[in-house]
Amino acid sequence: MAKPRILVTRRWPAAVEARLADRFDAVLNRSDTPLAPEEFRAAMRDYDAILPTVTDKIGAPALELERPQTKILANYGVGYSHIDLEGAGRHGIVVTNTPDVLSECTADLAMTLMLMVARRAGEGERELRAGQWTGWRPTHLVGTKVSGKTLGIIGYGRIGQEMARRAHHGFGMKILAYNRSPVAPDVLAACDATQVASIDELIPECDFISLHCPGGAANRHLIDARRLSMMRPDAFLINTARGEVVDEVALTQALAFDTIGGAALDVFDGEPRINPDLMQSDRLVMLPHLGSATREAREAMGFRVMDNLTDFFEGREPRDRVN
Ligand code: 8YV
Repeated sequence: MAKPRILVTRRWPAAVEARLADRFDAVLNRSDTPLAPEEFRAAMRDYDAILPTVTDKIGAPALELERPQTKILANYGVGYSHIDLEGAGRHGIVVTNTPDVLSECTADLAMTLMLMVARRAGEGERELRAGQWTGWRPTHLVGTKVSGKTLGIIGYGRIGQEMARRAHHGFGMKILAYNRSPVAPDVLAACDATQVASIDELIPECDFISLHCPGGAANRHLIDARRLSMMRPDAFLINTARGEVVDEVALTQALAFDTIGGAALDVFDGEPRINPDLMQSDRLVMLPHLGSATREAREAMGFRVMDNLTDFFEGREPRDRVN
């Protein structure tokens, strides 16, 4: 049987690309430039599988074609709000993602952001590199203690639970969890966490709030001006989920008027474009979507995509099917 023809839309770790090229009739993207919408649509006519990432917007226009050749979109990444699942489903296209293998690294990055913003690490590094550090003094760049504080986690899935584990067992933090569905008692007990009934109930109780829910239309501006105004004036917001979950205009206002302690973002609405008003705030830490950016996680994500493809083309249900 001929090898399935697959298109990888971005550069992937070399070890994974080599295995893909061996097992499939694979076209790789050596130049790493994102596909234009027309190129994506053309690819849907040619390839049995497309392996997209978060930088491929696969909305209704990308799926407007008759009888595509593509049978599976095997996404590289756990989040898939960039893919129109319904549209793909109408063509009978299977969509898969890569959960589990990036949970620890993404939680590590959320911890990084929490510590950076609380301890003013970004400000400190900027000052030092600008040659403006005048030396130690008792009142210099005084931040906020993290250990022992209350952390609210919105979205108590795999990544949220890893975040709780680090914060509770490493930093003695008290964990409050909001999740759409009930969390199993043993899962809560592992971090002595309390599940609260609503986001509105969670926010005023927290010193830190970390977002670990999916993006997409349902969660767009879940954190809006009203909810930002419910935060304690010294509380911090951390977002490693998706940019659209936070109303960035409301966030710039909250930062400008000091109604919250600060924020730390790894993801942005319309990234890589950054709302210029965000640049104005010194109490904001920003990273360029690095959540899963470790050699280990990125290779494991690639191999997880391969597992899904292998299952699919050998007639089994792929383990990470999401539609
Ligand atoms: C990926 C992510 O780097 O997995 C996700 O959902 O946000 C990141 O881990 C990115 O989405 C690649 O598609």
